[in-house]
Amino acid sequence: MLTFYYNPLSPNARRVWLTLLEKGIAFEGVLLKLDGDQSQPEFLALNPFQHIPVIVDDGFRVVESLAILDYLESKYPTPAMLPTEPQALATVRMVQMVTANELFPQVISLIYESEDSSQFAQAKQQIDKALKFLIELLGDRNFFGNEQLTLADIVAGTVILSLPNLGINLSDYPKLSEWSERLLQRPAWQKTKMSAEDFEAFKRRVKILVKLRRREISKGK
Ligand SMILES: N[C@@H](CCC(=O)N[C@@H](CS)C(=O)NCC(=O)O)C(=O)O
Repeated sequence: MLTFYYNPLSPNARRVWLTLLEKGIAFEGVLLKLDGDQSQPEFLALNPFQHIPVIVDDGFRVVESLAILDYLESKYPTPAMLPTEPQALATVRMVQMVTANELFPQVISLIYESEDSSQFAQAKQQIDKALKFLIELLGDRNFFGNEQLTLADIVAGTVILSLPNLGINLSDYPKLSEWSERLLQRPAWQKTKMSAEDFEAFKRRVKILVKLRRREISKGK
């Protein structure tokens, strides 16, 4: 049985959670509260970087959410969630990387920085730029790179569906709004949907973790 170390509020863990559900893979969940339990020796032995998600499958440990998604796709290929046609595959990878490297860090800034700061305004602009780029990549397809759900939808969806909780209205981006409705119709997405209270709890946890990491960096840890 596959073991999945996660927290339901963690966007990186949610990528894996949704993929497990979409593929119908049986798993045992181990919940981390991220209140210090991620730096306990037992967990550090699994991931020295003290991050969820982690999976252990048939005794094989995988860290890093995108590596986990590739592992799951390869080991559990049905339903296929990664197109093979070169342009479609590149589109999926672009969506994953742009979400992880451009969009998500700006979402964290929006949560962490105060609303009247220049960093906050800058984060909003960068989010707008990323969303417009993603709309271009979606084109006229139902999902990123395909007419069926792909790993790109999983990665982008976990971030984009949370934007209305941060005051970013998806109706300003009609194509993404229609796409997000398609995602929300799916049982796996309904099952894992975050409530407004869940999102507030996530914001509180982000603020604590960002403060902690910045303190560690300034101490040169
Ligand atoms: N690049 C990693 C990032 C994982 C990550 O940052 N996880 C966060 C939760 S979303 C975490 O475990 N934070 C705990 C900490 O920083 O102590 C991945 O994609 O899996």
